[in-house]
Order: sequence, then C-alpha cells, then structure tokens
Amino acid sequence: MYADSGLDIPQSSDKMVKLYGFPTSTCTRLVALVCKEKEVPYELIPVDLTKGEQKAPDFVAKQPFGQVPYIVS
Ligand SMILES: N[C@@H](CCC(=O)N[C@@H](CS)C(=O)NCC(=O)O)C(=O)O
Repeated sequence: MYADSGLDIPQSSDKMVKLYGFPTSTCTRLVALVCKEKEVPYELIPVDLTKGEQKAPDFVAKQPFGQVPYIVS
C-alpha cells in the first residue's frame, strides 16, 4: 500500500516529525506534501481508516476528533 502511495516508507527516529495518517487520505497527503516541499523529514505512522483505527481510544486520546492527520514534532 505504501510503496506506490508517494508517501515516505515508515522509518523510526525520535527526531523526525511523526505524521499519523492514511496514505490515500487527501488530508494526510496535504501535510506530507508540505513536509516534502519544506524538506522537513517525517515518519508516516499508519492509521488505517478502513479499520476505524482513527476512532480507537488510544488514537482519540491524541486526536480528540478521531481524524487524521495528526502530527507531532
Ligand atoms: N479539518 C481536518 C479534517 C480532517 C479529515 O477530514 N480527515 C479525514 C480523512 S481526509 C478523516 O480522518 N476521516 C475519518 C473520520 O472522520 O472518521 C483537517 O484538514 O486536518
């Protein structure tokens, strides 16, 4: 799913912006595009909208609207 999405493959580094989102979500892609344009390295943390992961209690604790994207720098 991620290989042809145009979004960066998830990596792990505490120093990178963490972008919680779904690869085909336009809202997620907009933030990813801005990061790329501004050369801000980011790590995509998948939140699967098709599985309702955005409404999971642990995610809603971070993002109370239960929507993506959610970013942490
Ligand atoms: N105003 C928000 C809207 C975010 C939004 O609508 N996200 C959609 C995906 S593009 C979403 O999380 N939908 C799932 C849901 O609402 O349960 C933004 O632009 O970041």
